[in-house]
Amino acid sequence: MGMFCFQCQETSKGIGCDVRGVCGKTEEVAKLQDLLIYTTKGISDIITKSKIDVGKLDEINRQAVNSLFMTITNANFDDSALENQIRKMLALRDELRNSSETSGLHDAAIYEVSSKEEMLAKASSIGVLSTENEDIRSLREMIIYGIKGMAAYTKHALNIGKENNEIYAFIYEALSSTLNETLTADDLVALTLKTGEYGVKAMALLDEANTSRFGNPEITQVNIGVRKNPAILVSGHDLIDLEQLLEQTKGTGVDVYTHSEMLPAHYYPAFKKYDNFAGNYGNAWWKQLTEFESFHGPILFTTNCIVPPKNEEVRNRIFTTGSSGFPGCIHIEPDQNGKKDFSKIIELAKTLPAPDEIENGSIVGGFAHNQVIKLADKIVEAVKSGAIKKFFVMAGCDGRMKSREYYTDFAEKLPKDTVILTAGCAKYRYNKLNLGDIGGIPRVLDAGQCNDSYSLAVIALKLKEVFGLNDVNELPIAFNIAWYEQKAVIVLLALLYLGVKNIHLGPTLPGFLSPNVANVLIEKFGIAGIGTVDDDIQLFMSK
Ligand code: FSO
Ligand code: SF4
Repeated sequence: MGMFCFQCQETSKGIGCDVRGVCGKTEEVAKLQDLLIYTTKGISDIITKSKIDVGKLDEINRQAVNSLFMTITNANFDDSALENQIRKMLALRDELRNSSETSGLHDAAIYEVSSKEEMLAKASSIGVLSTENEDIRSLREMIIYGIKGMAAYTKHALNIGKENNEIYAFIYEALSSTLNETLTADDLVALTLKTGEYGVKAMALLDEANTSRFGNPEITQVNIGVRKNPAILVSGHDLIDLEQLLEQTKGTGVDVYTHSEMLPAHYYPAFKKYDNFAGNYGNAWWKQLTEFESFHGPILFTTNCIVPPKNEEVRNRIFTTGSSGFPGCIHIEPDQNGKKDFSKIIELAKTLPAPDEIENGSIVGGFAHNQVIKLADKIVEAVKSGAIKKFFVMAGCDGRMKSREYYTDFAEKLPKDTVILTAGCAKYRYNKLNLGDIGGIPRVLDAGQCNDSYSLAVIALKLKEVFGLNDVNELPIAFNIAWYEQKAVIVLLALLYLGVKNIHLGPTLPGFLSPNVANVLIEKFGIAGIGTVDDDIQLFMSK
């Protein structure tokens, strides 16, 4: 059997990538990722069946979330890194199994391979399609994708030193449940909702980690032009990596710019003290092929989204760290204290020209929950006076597909008495449109990265309280969300858990939803796809 992957929005024909990923993932990498997930499920099987206290599993917890993160779309394309990670997980698994002596374990907890060839052969029999019933497959995969997103956020929090053992325990419980042949579709629907519940916990943990370490995001104008110094571009989502890079570039004459999802770092007070933190360069992840060429300096990926570089000159300037990886690019590992040495990147930057200017001016952001709640009186007043008729949550991801032009048109055509609440890289479809403001409140309020969608939920719950409503769905808030990869899946499941109904999801519904599972989401939660911009605006405004 070849590869099969349908975990992201760009999956081939909306059904599945079966020869090579649209993302650029090879069959070999896809299979190694499948086996890494399978091995992580095996560890989960041992932990769950042996009732092991996850508080005693530091290294396993760390490596489990790392393994899950490595398989998220566009995070890691490096076959040798994946092979090494499988070996590491197998060693941890065997040690755990031998010390617990539990019987009745699943094959995932006991299978053996020694060579890469054996890994690839094993992977052929354990992938997504090995679950024959399409509804069970759909539900199992939706849970796994939610868990991958949860693991990504848990890993970022862990990098800041914040953990919650309940989240690890749930990750193991959920992964081992996807091996359990006795669970029915109803059981798995219930587990899907529970995944959303833990998604909220993971995002709350990360929010706490980020704000306790870097302060609460505040309204900030971010420069989108360039300076004349040589520079490093940081992409991905990890703020600790960014902090270490800023510390190490201080006083070197090398500037640091953010790309894509790293933009919201500018909103945190802790990063404002760095004079060389110069601004944001470019747009969402998928524009990196051209934007990296004109940037000229080295690029550091702390997480996804990596687009395989076409040009060798650019590839030689790309570095990866954390769960990300690309073959042929230097990967920076931390030392025992978590410190990463970025001197190679800084030295390379000094030999390269400054970035070409592709835009100028600034954009505004920093509307995370603490900042928005400070503005609550003004917002409530604007709603009561009728100056603001409706809020549109348009959080999520951007992507390559032409159909995503919908989101730019939608933002442009929205009535002027509406406000967009955004988070994630989806914002790049409309954050430079100059949509104006309503009595000083910008019409696009950016809360931050995709994980800061949590902030939008906190804001909605606060508004519900301020307006004295019983149900969050009574608020004048509509949800028109764009998704791409598995972090968006956990954000969606978290919103469903919080009781948000009638979410519109686009530009296409997930390929991993079987018709029956899609129907459950439609009937239970009012989930819908998108239509034309005009029809959708009419529909949303009439509710
Ligand atoms: Fe975007 Fe990529 Fe942040 Fe994702 S850069 S698409 S949902 O990784 O995580 O929003
Ligand atoms: Fe295809 Fe998306 Fe999987 Fe890549 S991650 S192989 S594009 S479904």
